[in-house]
Amino acid sequence: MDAPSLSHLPASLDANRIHALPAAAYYIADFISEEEEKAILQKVETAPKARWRQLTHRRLQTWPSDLVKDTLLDAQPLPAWLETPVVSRLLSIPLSDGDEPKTHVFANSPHGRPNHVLINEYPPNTGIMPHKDGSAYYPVVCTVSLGSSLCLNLYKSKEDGALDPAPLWRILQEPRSLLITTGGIYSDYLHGIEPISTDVDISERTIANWSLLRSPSDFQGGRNERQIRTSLTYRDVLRISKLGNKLGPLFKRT
Ligand SMILES: O=C(O)CCC(=O)C(=O)O
Repeated sequence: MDAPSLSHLPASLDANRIHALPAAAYYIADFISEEEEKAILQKVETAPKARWRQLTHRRLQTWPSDLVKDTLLDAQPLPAWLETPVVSRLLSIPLSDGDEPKTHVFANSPHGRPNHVLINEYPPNTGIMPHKDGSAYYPVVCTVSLGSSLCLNLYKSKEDGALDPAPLWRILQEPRSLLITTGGIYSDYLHGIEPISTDVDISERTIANWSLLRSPSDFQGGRNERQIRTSLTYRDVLRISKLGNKLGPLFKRT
């Protein structure tokens, strides 16, 4: 399970920067191949039932385990199918062409790589409320999308703290793509997904990453009919505690 999509990787993240957004976000349309997408989806779907947490409209898995008070209690490694190809490939892309020595997007994070993955499944008409990810993580979020396209919206709070309901930017995430958000986007803006079955008004004018899309022609009518979209969200949890080993199975998931 490797090589075919490697030729689609940019020489550096800078080459795939989303310039319409504040510093810094990156989008790589063909980050994984169709075979890799299928293999990961198969692992997600066949995970033990206890792995799934069912919310009202959405279900999710947390690997290697849930956080307790913003802490990863048991520093288990990620399973092999979440490491390869995604993490190894992600760490192989330098930030800039001229970097010497070469750095990657997690080079300055406490553990130098992501140690935590949330898997969210969104059937059509399902979304996630605008929110910030908070202080548990290093401010880099890497999202691999599987199965279907949808729009992620970025919002700003108004002066009085209330959410301004009109998104400032929309990012279209295609299946097999990688979206990386960092820095100010992580800390200053909220992100969310509207609970709709069709993303509308999609065009060069409204989509921040339009020039980086694999198939802009798929959205010529300005519409994206959603199918089930699954996302893998990779982050570095700042605090790791060995305590989890002593607490035993209470906080562990199989
Ligand atoms: O599924 C996504 O793209 C977004 C997930 C998200 O907002 C989160 O995990 O905080």
